[in-house]
Amino acid sequence: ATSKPDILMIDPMPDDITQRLADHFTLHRYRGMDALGPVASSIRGVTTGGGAGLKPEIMAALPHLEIISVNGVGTDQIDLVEAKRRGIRVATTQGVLDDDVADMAIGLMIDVMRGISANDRFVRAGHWGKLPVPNSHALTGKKVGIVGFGQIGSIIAERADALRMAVAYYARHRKDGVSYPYFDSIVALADHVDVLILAVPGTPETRNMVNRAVIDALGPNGYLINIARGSVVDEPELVAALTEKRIAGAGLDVFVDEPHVPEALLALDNVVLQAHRGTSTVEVRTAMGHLVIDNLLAQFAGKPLLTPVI
Ligand code: 8YV
Repeated sequence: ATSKPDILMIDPMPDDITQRLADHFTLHRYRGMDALGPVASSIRGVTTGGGAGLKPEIMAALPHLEIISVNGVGTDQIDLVEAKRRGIRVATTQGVLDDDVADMAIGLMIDVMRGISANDRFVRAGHWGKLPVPNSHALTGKKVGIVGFGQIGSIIAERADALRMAVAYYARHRKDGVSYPYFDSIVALADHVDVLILAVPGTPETRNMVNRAVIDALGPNGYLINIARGSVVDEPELVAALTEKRIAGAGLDVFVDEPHVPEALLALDNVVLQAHRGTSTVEVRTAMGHLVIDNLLAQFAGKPLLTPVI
C-alpha cells in the first residue's frame, strides 16, 4: 500500500475540507517551529491562507516540500523567487472567490456611505428618539474609481455600474475591451472620484500606493474601500486623514499588521471594519478548500496543477 503524502496545514480550513484533506493525506497542523521539527522532513505539501502565507523559516525547514497550495489568491506572503529556485510549485484558488470579494467591497461602500453599521450602534445604544442622527450619503450618481482592474476589480465595476454609479479605473495599462474611463495615475483617479476601491495585489510595486497625495486628492468628501491588502495603503496617513476628517470615511477589510487594527480607528463612526472576511462565505470557502485539495492531488498524481502560479 502506498502511504499518504504528508501535508502541513498552516491556516485552518472548514471542518468538511479538513476531513477531506485527512482522507487523502497525513495531515499535520502547524503548531510552531519546535513541534514541526520531528516531522519537517516528511512534509511534501503545505496548505495556507493568502494572508498567512508561508514564513521563510518554515519553507527553509521543509527539505522535501513540493507544493504550496494557497487557500486564497494572494501570494504576497510567500517567497515565490525562493519557491521557484527550489522547484516548489505554488497554486492558488483563483477563479472561485472573485464574486464574494467584490460583494464585500460593495457592502463596505454601501455601509460606510449610508452609515449602516454606525446606525446599528446608535439603535443598540438606545439613542433612537433621544439623540439626533446625521443623514448619510447617496451612492446613485457618484463616481467610483477602481484601482486594479483584474478579476475582482472588473466584477466590482459591474456591481457599481448596476448601482448607477459612474465607474472609472486605474491599472498599469488600459484594458482591451473595457469602456470605463481609464486613468494612468492613481492621484488623478482619486481626484476625479467620490469613492476609491482598492483591488490590486500586495506587491512591492503597490506598497503604500495610497499615500498622502492620493488621500488628499480623494478629499474630505471621498471614501476609501480596501479589500486588497493593508500594505497598499500608508496606514498611519489614512488614520490621520480619517481622524482629521480630511477624507469622509473608509471601509476596511484588510490591515498592515493583521489582526492588529489601529486603535484610533475603533472610535470612528465613519469607518467600517472587517476582520479580513472577503472570501469568508460558506460557499466560497468550500469551493476554495476543494480547489486547494485538488491541486495537491494533481501534484501527487503527477498531473498538471489546476490553478498554478508557478
Ligand atoms: C485569505 C485572501 O486567503 O485570497 C486571498 O488572498 O486574502 C483570503 O482569501 C483567507 O484568509 C483564507 O485563508
